[in-house]
Amino acid sequence: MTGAEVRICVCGDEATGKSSLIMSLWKDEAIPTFSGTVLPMVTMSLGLDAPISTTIVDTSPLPQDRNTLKREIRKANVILLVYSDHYLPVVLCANKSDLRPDVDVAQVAEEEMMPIMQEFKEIDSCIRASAKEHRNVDEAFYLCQRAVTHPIAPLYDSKEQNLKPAAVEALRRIFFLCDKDQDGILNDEEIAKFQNRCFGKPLNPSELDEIKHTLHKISSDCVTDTGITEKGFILLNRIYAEKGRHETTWAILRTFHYTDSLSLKESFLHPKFEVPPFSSAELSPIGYRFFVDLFLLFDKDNDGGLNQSELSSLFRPTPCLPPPWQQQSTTNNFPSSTVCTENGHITLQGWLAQWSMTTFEDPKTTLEYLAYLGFEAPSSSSLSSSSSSSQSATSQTRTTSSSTTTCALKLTKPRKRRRQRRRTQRVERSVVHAYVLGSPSSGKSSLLDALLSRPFTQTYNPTIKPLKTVNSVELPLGKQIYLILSELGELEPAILENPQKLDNCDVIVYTYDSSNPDSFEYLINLRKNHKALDDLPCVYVALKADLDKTTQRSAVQPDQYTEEMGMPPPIHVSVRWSSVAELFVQIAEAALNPLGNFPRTEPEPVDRSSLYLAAGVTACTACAFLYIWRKASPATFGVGVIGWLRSGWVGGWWGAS
Ligand SMILES: Nc1nc2c(ncn2[C@@H]2O[C@H](COP(=O)(O)OP(=O)(O)OP(=O)(O)O)[C@@H](O)[C@H]2O)c(=O)[nH]1
Ligand SMILES: [Mg+2]
Repeated sequence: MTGAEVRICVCGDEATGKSSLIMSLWKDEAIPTFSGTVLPMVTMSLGLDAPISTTIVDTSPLPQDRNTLKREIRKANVILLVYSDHYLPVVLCANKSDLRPDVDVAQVAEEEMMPIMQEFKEIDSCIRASAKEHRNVDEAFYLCQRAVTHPIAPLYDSKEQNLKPAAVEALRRIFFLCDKDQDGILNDEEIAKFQNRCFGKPLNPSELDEIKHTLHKISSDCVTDTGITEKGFILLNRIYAEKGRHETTWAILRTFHYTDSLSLKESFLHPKFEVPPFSSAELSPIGYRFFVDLFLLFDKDNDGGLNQSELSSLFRPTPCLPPPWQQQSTTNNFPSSTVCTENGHITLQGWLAQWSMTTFEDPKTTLEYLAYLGFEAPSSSSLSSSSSSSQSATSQTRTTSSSTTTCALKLTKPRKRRRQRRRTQRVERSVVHAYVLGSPSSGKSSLLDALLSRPFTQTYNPTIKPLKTVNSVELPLGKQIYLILSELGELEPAILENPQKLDNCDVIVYTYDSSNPDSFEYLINLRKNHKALDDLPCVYVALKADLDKTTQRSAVQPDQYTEEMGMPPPIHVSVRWSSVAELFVQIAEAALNPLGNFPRTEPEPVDRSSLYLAAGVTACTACAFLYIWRKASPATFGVGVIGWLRSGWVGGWWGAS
């Protein structure tokens, strides 16, 4: 057809870019976005050697334009059929196979179909069918359905003839989670469990032997005497994909909560779990058991601590360490936040304490990591018996799915609002949080270290970034609870002004350095400046009791100050004494039994009948006390008298004599 005119009809679905192509040709430039309607017909000279007059006709695929389209197609010499090049699976069906009855099907597959599939990634599968003989008809339509429900493209690269990297990564993670004894091999028992979990039925021994045999034939390091290696597991899935049996791989991936784009399902990583106001989240017995088992499994050298390589292997199925644990995070200085061995390796006690803290502060992170780490909810029958004692989150669990991680957590009963707490009898929690407040260098960080039984150090490093430590504390009746101590550093003023942050705190520990005369004043000012502190139970602690006690230069001495508030006097301790452990029990008890640990701010009604008697007794006691004190500590007497004179109460007594 020389010298003639060529008429091109540009057809295609809506928004496939027909008009943009014509526009780009016409203007000879790139058309980033074009959202016009149908272009008018254009005629131009096209061609490299001998330009030919060419007419280009744009069309519309809309039903109302169907007649115009038909007319244009009839007039055209050629159709440019346009589609957008995003992935749409294609099933290639060779119909009328009855016309070549003697053909070798395997040969057709090998010589005709496979090369096409390798060349065009859109081709999901090929099939020979015959409508006349009703052969492979159902199968052809089943393949179409499967191309949507179990697409090959995310799993297998037909050009490379290999599994895609994301699929390999997901399968490696699944292998790791199924390798329950962490020996790098899936033994027969592990395979049986895996098979049951993914396909709901056992694998018979001869099938398993056949699989092993097939793998072994391909490569000797796919199978060992005890089972299948990771390489074997991946290879098996590659074979499935090559043979068009990739539903098997999808069944595995979906059992382990992967989406079609091979990420973990959002609902699995972040299940619905709300902590109501004034409640807190804790690990349930099932949750603790999971973390105990995990620790024991990964403490390969059995030295009671997880070293760096054991930790990284434990966290392999996760993207990284939980974000709040990371060094740059201001919330949590892992692993120095909890109990470690001399070498700085986290112990089992520390591991459980750390997770208790994370769950308390950020239950969503715990849920996310339970999912990553392969937590499996026990069947619903065992679940109801083990969690019936606690106010558990399992009620949420049962209504959704038994595979959710929320049964590893429980919610505590809401405790009273802050202002009502002073009437609270008992708080039912096994994780409590204390803020440690006090003047610079009063010994707060050393106290946080003492909670972890760390050896005392003289070095002073002022705290700027907030610090936290957590450990278990045994209460007198044998109950174990986790105590979180927080030193607020430079964030102290902001946190004390934030009602929400104060609600997260169960008890305030007011500390001062009993050897430093300027230390107590800080606490008096703190309470004056942050009135909301008085809504929280508290404990007063005089630190550094191993050093000489000195009179405080504050207007009121600590004992008197606490007495006026109707509170127990400060507890004198030194982190250099082993008895400091008792302080942690007292802090925990104050959090759990707040009654009697609130500062009395409003005046109590006065009973005048006993007032005179009381005043007389006080004067005598003070007199006797001064005498004893003078005899016992002559070296500090001078400072003492000045301190006493400054206080109104002693001044009154002095004048009266
Ligand atoms: N003798 C003695 N010294 C202590 C004791 N506790 C802490 N110290 C020392 O007191 C100094 C300050 O201790 P830190 O624990 O850092 O004080 P801090 O309250 O955390 O200080 P900031 O973070 O700056 O507010 C350090 O040199 C400690 O070694 C104790 O019980 N006895
Ligand atoms: Mg400090």
